[in-house]
Amino acid sequence: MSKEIKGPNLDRRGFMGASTLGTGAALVGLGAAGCAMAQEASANPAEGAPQVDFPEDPRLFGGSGTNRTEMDLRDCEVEGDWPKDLDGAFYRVGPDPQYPKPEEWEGDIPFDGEGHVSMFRIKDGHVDYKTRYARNARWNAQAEARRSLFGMYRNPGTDDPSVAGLNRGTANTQLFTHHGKLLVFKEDSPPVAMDPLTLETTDPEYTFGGKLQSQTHTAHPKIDPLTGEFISFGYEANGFLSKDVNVFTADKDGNITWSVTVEAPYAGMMHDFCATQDYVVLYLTNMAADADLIAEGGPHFRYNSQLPCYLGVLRRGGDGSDIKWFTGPNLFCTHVMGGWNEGTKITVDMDGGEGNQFPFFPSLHEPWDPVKGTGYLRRFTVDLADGGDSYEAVTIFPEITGVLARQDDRYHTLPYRWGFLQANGGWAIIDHQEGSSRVFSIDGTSLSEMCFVPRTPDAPEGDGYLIGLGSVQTEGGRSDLILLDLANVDAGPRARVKMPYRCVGQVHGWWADASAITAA
Ligand code: V55
Ligand code: FE
Repeated sequence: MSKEIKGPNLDRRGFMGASTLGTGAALVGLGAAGCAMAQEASANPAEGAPQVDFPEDPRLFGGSGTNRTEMDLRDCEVEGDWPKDLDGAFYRVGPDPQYPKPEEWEGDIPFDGEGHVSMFRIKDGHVDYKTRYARNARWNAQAEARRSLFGMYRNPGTDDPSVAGLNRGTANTQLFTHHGKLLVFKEDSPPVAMDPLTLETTDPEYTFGGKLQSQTHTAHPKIDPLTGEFISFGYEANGFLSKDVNVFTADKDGNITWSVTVEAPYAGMMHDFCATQDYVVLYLTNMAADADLIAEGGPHFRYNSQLPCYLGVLRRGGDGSDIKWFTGPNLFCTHVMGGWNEGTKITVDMDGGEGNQFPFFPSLHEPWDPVKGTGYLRRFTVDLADGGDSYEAVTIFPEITGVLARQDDRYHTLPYRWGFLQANGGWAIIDHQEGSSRVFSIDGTSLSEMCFVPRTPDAPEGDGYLIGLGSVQTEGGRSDLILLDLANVDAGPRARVKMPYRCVGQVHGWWADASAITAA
């Protein structure tokens, strides 16, 4: 049925509802068989579902860039010199709205789209592409109902009554391989586990064998490169709007080995964190969970410039009672580049702005300010031996503005030299040792966040490649997968994959060596 059928006194949904009822009524006249069919029809969860029609206004939910097509492309078209010994997978995930929202929630924010996972499997210079949605409770319920059932971002009061109590997670933010699983994250819910090669959802709510002590799980867990441990946390851990933060580690096999719950000064967005060899460092931002906004049908968080941001430090392996919260220059930081501790002195590098970096969350006290939202790399330091309760934070590499900081992940928890930042459509390469920076960019192509790929699993820090997607502006946003050899940045991309279309979007990506994905 097309839009033209719409009658003058019926909106599209009303029309569909009426026609479905009509079909049911007609079946009643068919005797016993007809009755059974009629019952089936009325038990159909998709009954009355509107036809899919995304808003054209790009400011509305799902209004632009929606893809929704799960894809398989064996042997993508490659160019250049793909290293023959590169064997692994580049994974990405981002929100890809499964259904348009009902009119009431059309103003929902982009962070609320369902998680669509994509994978470039790279081996012997060949590249295969595959994408699948994370088929969790939310995706399945909506697929069955053929419509959106979840209202606003992290606001269960806006949901269809039929999904009350269901896990609202979208699995749309980051993904990670550990103990043979591809874990896909949204920070309001437990991970979704997928098969790392087929992208089949194997566990829609992965709780580490029932041992996860938190109702939520960050999108940015870390791996201790010395032990292979998984280090992680969840905020709003003991229920919606709770101040509880659960911090835990799991061993190489996914067994939880340490789990403590601490209390934050208030409930606010804690998007990323840092692990050092001896400490866990949390960062509470003044993107505050806001009960009033939630009651009004808003999107969970409201930026409150008058609340202090806190750096929270606790000892790894302790009972959590040593947690100490520090204040300092109020910076809205979202991603950690790297960090380490030397005795009691802790250093953490994060990108962030002086103000709100997410304009689609309302601000309580002032209009959104793009200048204050601009991201710089900030170095936070605190010495637990000082006995003070404040951190220092200074801007480093002020010549670089950017977001989505990364590093050579084999150096997380440790002093590190190389860092990377998505800098205005290019990739900033930062050398902390030399104090120098440069930006790699491709004319006419806008680069997404990148991942560092070690040249070989035991190559020295920073010896390897950057991998990430480029959107070719002159070709309607068609996607290129770009491989940059860090040993020869001046030569431009060492290799690329020319995708025949615009790939599904991303928030973050993850590189997994073959050894991490074939064990599954
Ligand atoms: C972020 C992204 C999210 C989210 C909270 O990049 C923070 C930050 C894609 O969803 O829910
Ligand atoms: Fe993130």
